Amino acid sequence: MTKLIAVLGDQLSHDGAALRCGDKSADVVVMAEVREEATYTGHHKQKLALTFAAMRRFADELERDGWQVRYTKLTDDDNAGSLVGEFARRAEEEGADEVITLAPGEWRLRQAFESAPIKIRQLPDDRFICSEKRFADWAEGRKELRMEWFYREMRRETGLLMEGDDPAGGEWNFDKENRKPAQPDLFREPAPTFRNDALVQEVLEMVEAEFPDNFGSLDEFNWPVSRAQAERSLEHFIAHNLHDFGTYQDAMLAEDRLLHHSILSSSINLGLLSPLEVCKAAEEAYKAGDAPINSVEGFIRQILGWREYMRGIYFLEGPDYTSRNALNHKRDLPWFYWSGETEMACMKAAIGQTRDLAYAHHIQRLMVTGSFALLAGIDPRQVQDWYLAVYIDAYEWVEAPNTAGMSQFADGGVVASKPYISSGAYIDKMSDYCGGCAYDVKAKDGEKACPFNSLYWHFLDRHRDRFEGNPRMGLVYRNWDKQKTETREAKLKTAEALLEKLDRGEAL
Ligand code: FAD
Ligand code: DLZ
Ligand code: SF4
Repeated sequence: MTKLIAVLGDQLSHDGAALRCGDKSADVVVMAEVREEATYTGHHKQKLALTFAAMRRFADELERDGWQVRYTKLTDDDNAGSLVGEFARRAEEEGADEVITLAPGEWRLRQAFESAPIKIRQLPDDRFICSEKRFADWAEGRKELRMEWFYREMRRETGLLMEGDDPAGGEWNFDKENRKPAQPDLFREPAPTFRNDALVQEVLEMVEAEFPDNFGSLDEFNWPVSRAQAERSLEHFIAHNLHDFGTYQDAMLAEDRLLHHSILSSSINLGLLSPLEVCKAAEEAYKAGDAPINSVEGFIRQILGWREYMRGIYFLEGPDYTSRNALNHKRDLPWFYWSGETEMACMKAAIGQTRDLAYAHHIQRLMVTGSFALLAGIDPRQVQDWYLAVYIDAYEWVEAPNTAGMSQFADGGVVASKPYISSGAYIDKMSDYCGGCAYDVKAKDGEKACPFNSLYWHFLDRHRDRFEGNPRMGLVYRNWDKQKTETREAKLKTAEALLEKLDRGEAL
């Protein structure tokens, strides 16, 4: 009997388990653009365009490869509106009684598939380096699930950057050489550009017509929509930006929105590139003497370490992970996260480029928009909703542990051993934002003081019971206690005034 092989919008890999178990001469591939997926969050317009364009391109490639593909476009009249609805419709048309797919990257869809009226077989998604089972085995019996230990096991298991039993370069971590501030450099190689052909153009027009009010602009759409384009992006990164990736990993510059970042997350998350091939390409550059160990290790750690770890945590912790709120933060997300209308130059820059590119790099996400939300006590569910909506690479399996876990400490410390927060001094050191800001990064209290400064101490003060005993935070509390009572009171008063402004719906 004919089987239906369903390929979801972020499963665009020719060698995934579902396609591998199909028979081109007998089975039918189903792909569907549906409203339910397009609206479960208010996706950035570029994310919608990228998804649909990449799906259409992938369907063409499958057909060229000899598969029979039943493809539903978003605006087709008979579109059932949901993935389950489309599978059921196509199964009836084809006389199939089973749908095979890779398990989706979201509890929401896994549960919908389990309770569907048609039988949907969800195969383990083997496009990750570490399977869910392997991660659960690693986690079993451990008191703390620290990324570093997981990462070292992955290094040993894959042999990436290993010299026998030892890490290449003699260290597991080269952070002390990394994380330097960057200077503007007009000669930094720009990102590759991709021509919007007729297929992409049609999708861009459809997205603008169907989702006119969604966040973001399509003007600068420049994402790889096919494996060939993603390969070009990878080659470009290895040739031009890997060399200094580590050194400037945490730097931020107002006029350089990408710096040395790879901008490969959307391609990897869609399945256009495999995480292992990306790591191997970086390792090759190291072996060839084209890139130094601090950058190559730093880059591989992000993918082999953080990316695999985040997925492991999401599926290990279960569907309730996204509703945790360990710090009991309840404030609404300020409106300026959507409008970008704030006097804080760092926030304006991070939000502005998010609107224009659907992209901000890790430190902007963690230490600017993320840290501000944490310091200001924003409801972590609302923070997650924002991150899930606005980024080109956002899927719940990776967005939620990064946001709820790493950035908002909402999971109570499963991912992060201490909250990622800083005063304005860190942003000033790592960026050139503060010079052009309406606030004074050196001022600690009063109307003109950088909001990060007073909110930082307000956070520490209000969560003292939880964090005082944390060995990594003892020094900060000692510093706070050493300050004069009037100084502490002035900072807390300044922070209170800022929080009251937020509560009145005013921008900072
Ligand atoms: P680079 O800096 O070039 O890094 C190389 C690759 O490493 C990335 O392409 C990505 O595949 C991987 N990577 C790096 N850091 C992480 C990480 N912390 N977790 C998982 N993979 C990582 N990443 C997503 O892919 N989707 C998300 O929805 C997402 N949400 C985030 C939310 C918050 C609050 C934070 C702090 C981080 C989030 N990240 C997310 C992680 C990271 O910011 C992005 O992967 C990265 O900025 C993508 O840009 P890049 O491809 O230029 O990455
Ligand atoms: C993100 C997305 C969007 C916007 N649209 C579709 C779609 O129309 N059809 C589809 O198969 N997949 C889409 N996706 C990707 C899914 O939402 C994704 O598979 C889940 O979020 C699980 O990671
Ligand atoms: Fe951001 Fe504060 Fe610097 Fe302004 S002064 S850019 S708010 S860190």
